[in-house]
Amino acid sequence: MKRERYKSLRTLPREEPLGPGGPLCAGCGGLLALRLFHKALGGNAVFVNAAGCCTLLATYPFTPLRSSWIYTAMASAPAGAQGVRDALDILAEKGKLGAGDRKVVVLTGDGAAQDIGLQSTMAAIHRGLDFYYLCYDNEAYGNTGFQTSASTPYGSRTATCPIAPLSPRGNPAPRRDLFEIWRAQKPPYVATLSAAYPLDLAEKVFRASKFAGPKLFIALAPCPPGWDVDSEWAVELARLAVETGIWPLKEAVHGEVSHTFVPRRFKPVEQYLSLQGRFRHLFEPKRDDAAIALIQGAVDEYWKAARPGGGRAPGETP
Ligand SMILES: Cc1ncc(C[n+]2csc(CCOP(=O)(O)OP(=O)(O)O)c2C)c(N)n1
Ligand code: SF4
Repeated sequence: MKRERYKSLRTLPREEPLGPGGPLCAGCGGLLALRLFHKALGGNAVFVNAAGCCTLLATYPFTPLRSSWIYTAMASAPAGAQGVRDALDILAEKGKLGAGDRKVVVLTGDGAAQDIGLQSTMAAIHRGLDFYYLCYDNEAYGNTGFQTSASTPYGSRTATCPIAPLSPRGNPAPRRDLFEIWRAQKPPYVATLSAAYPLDLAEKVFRASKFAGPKLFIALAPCPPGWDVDSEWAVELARLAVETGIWPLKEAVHGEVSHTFVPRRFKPVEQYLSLQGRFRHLFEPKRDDAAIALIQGAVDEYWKAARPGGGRAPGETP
């Protein structure tokens, strides 16, 4: 991706849209993604948040967030966003709102995005609602104790897939592909993000801002308690997910996919997996070579299929 606006870290906005003192866990990858996303988006946004960890950012009357916030039931954030969009548009028509931006952002975890809120999301895309949708993807239902979601990767230990004789490899199913689910409806903009690549992240928000209509961002969100890692590992894991090819950085403009960063040489997936307690059973007490090969095989298949076309730029600096 040729960057138009964000070429170095100095070009990122200095304003901090999130004040200190929030009650989320130290090292929360979702919070970092939200902070960077909001920096790039600018002020005057209304966040419509489905129940999840980020709900803790608005424990009335306190919030560390500088923008507006409305909390909805888990299934209905996109429906809430429609109401906010309509209200803002009516106020603007009546001349009661200034000329400033009036951005509406749905903020959800993967449980709401992939499972409980998928129907209302599909309906909003179908209506062509003009909104941003930020899914911080910690690959489980984090807020209620890290249960399996449709976004949980194969082999992850979760609260509902503990390591037990009947589930020796944790979650037995591959994760569902939210990027492709959205892309099938050809909204103007769909992208994946990693907080370890802030320039790539910010440039995508800038590119998306040129389009009216539904705009999706899925940010991999390392979750220290759920992933069973120390807080300081969150950014490193967000980076390793990209470097191993497990988390491709890409975008789709009107359905056409391009990869925005492709590592020159992919690291083996076990460098990413072995650092996390949720995958520890694949390495201890006995190494599960078959499971690791399966995960590596799926990544290799993905990149083999992605190679022809797709605007690849091997080794491009993110
Ligand atoms: C319909 C419904 N089912 C269950 C819940 C209970 N609940 C509240 S937050 C939450 C977890 C949400 O997971 P996710 O969307 O992935 O966000 P995260 O907690 O990871 O931030 C659940 C299951 C709910 N609020 N509504
Ligand atoms: S449980 Fe995970 S997603 Fe939730 S606040 Fe803590 S680190 Fe963030």
